[in-house]
Amino acid sequence: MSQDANGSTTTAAPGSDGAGNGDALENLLHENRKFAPTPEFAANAVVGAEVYEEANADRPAFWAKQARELLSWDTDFTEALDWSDPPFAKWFVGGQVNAAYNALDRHVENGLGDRVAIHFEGEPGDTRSYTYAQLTDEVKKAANAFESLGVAKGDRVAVYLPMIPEAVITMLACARIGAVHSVVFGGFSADALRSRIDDAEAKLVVTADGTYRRGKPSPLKPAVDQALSREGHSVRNVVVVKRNGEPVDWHEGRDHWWEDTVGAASGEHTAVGHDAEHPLFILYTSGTTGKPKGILHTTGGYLTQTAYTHKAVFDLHPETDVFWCTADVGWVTGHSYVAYAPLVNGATQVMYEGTPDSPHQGRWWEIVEKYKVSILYTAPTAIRTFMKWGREIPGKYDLSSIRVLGSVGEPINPEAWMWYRDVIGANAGKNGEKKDHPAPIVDTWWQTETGAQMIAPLPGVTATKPGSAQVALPGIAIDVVDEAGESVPDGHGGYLVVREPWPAMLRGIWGDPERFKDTYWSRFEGMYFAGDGAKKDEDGDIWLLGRVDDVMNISGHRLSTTEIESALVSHPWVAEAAVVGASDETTGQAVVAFVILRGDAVNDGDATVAELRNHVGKEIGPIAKPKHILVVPELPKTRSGKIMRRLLKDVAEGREPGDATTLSDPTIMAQIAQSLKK
Ligand code: 6R9
Repeated sequence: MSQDANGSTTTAAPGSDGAGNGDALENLLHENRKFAPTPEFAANAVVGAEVYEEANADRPAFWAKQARELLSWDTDFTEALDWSDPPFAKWFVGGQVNAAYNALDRHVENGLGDRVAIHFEGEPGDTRSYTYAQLTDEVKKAANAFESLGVAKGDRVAVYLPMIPEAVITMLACARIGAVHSVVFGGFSADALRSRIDDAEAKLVVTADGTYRRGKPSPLKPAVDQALSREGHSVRNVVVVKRNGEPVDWHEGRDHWWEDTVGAASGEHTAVGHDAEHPLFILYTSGTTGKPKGILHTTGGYLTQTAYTHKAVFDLHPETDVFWCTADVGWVTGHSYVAYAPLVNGATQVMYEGTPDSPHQGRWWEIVEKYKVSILYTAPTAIRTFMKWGREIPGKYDLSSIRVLGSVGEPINPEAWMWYRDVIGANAGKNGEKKDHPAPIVDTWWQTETGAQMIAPLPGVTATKPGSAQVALPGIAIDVVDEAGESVPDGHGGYLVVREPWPAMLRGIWGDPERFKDTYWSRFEGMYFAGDGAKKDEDGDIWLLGRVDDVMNISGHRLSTTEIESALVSHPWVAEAAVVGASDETTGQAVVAFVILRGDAVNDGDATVAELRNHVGKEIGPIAKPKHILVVPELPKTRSGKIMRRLLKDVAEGREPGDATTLSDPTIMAQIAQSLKK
């Protein structure tokens, strides 16, 4: 396993020294700076060190206690965990609970109706704040409106919305009636949207005319129209939020403006409890094959672990904190730590629609200053971008309100970690004052599949270490194992696994139980295989080393090499394609594609490359567009026909290709090098 100085990783098997740059990793693992919590922070922290012991004593009992403390149940559960049919877990058996009631109504009933739930900041500068009472009202109306459009418990609803409050309102309205939402990231194409609509057989689509991107209107509704232009789909109605006011095509009978349906609906709606194992949502994520997996989450366990981790890992004090998770609701982080946990915990949060550089590169810091954000949760790729823009920019703002910083999505390199701490966490005002005790950083490892955070320091307990996610959360059984599934000793690397079921675990892949077993439970007997390489350092702390499969991590977003290869070969000019994730200073990894053109295709250089990039954008979405496309005469293959991506990665990262002796034709690397010189 190799890792460059930026913390971005290769996909070579752990233990092997794939690309030959293991030195940086060795340096990383000798990182010995540690930052212990201050006594003040520890004294005021919502959880202390005793939670580990308590959870170890009886894991299901620990989670049962959290479930009862953090949620209001309509019917109490009779059993914490039913693991009689692994890998299919049932948590909080017999319990009935309503997610929307827990996120909304109960806070109003408890006298918190006037607390702000969401401060929304639109990209053009428009703002809206919703109190818990107002948000409850909106969700009740949306629930009534969706029901009047024929949506009932168990039906699927596709959500294709920008980062606006209506996204959260829609998700909670679905949860309220027991409909299953499937949020499709607004950056995905019409084709990607259609395949997700088809897979889940969604009845309703909720979308917007569009959003704003870098000061310009950016459309969404046309992609929905295009997705539904081909017959044979399950969608009966489309609800459209008016956001940017751009003209849209209209399908009478099918399309309804949000303001006419939700706006006109009654604000009376009683939430009833749903079974703890009732499906809450499906979220598609890239796997190692071309077809995205519909990851299924259910209600009781998911809510318990998202709420618990949000409280414990961010040291949440809901009466005073202002939480801001910068993730889009199209990703799991935006589900767990925007739509659900902050609201279930009764917190006040910020939601921002746009890009960090619109209209200027200080936009995020302006927002932190304006709302006095105290907990900021973002991704290493964003931190590295801010590093590139320079510390002077955040230095112009008063960020002294920040007291906890979170990181998620990919390994955070120690350099970025230290910058985050020093420039954001230590900022004590716009005149360059520094705090004596910078805000603690919590690096949180988890996945769409795990539903909630799994490995992270606790800010009032753990002495944090730059670059390491460190320790399993209480009640979570993480291990690093070798090829044979044996636990590795400290100081060694291997594969990251989860040894015991956890409340927010995925309950399956929508419509494909076999793929669920094959993908996660067949590699190691009785363990969940996460697909990540990891290492335990001498203290037993865990360092995440990136994917060990063909999944890339671009700016914290998962993309599969196979999916992009399929998109490329669907273009009439392309005969064959191989895609690798090459280390990139800002985005962690960047997509680099090698293509062989068909005999009748003309290679027009840049024009050909531009056409192919746009084609991938159209098939999957702009985030999947390769950064570089290299036209080559051949691809390196083993005698059994497997593409040797390791060698292509060497080329993409500008190294001499490694051992090529197992190639069916050992001269191919030379041919590729020759063709790239031209
Ligand atoms: C939450 C989320 C999951 C993959 C995961 C891993 C990588 C996430 C990380 C991290 C190192 C962290 N990942 N958090 N790697 N340190 N703190 O990102 O979910 O989009 O499903 O991606 O992201 O490789 O397997 P998802």
